[in-house]
Amino acid sequence: MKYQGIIFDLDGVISHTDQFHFKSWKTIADELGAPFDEEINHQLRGVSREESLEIILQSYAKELPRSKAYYTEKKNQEYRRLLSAMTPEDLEPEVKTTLDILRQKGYKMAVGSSSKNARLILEKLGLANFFEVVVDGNDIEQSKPHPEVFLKACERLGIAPQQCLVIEDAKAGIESAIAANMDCASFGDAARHPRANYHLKRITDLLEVLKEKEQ
Ligand code: B16
Ligand code: MG
Repeated sequence: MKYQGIIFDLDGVISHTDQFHFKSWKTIADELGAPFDEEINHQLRGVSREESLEIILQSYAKELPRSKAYYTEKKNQEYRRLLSAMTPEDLEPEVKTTLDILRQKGYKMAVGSSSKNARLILEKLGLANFFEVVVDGNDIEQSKPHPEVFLKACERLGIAPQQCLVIEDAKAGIESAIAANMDCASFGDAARHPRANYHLKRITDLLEVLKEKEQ
């Protein structure tokens, strides 16, 4: 088997929390009167909360009325308010099926996320104890596209980077996997990314990719 371990991004791959990020950053941008649309939101995928604010402020020419910490904290409060309504019903059946099949096949599985809310989201989705390893925004010094998150995950899985496959929906995440010397399958927003090794239209396509590599 070429791959022993699969490292999943969380936001945009396992969960649809990307919509919640968009809504909560929109609240902040509206308060500031800063421009914010899907195009800007696209650039926030996979990067930390603080770096997300910096990206939003690139098109904001005025002086900030309050501290940056005030806006990141307020965004997080709104985001967590939206997360609180999540239940295991919000886990897409295709994602659940794919995870269950991979576990049956004996793959080691991890989550590699920039989010400091990753454990809360996994709990909400009924996946608190599913993954062998969870590395999230609390465990890393440098967010994607730095390779730290994926290198830590593979180290904790006890396998080499070349034996890992990363599943990502963000440009920053794909760059992170490449910098970690890992193969990468792109999905969702970044599905057509030219530097990904595989392109997944649906998450279940991952099973086909791996079947070929199991020979
Ligand atoms: P938080 P991922 C990332 O999660 C999100 O894609 C990104 O939009 C967010 O800014 C980042 O987590 C930090 O999230 O504010 O909850 O700590 O895609 O790496 O799973
Ligand atoms: Mg993501």
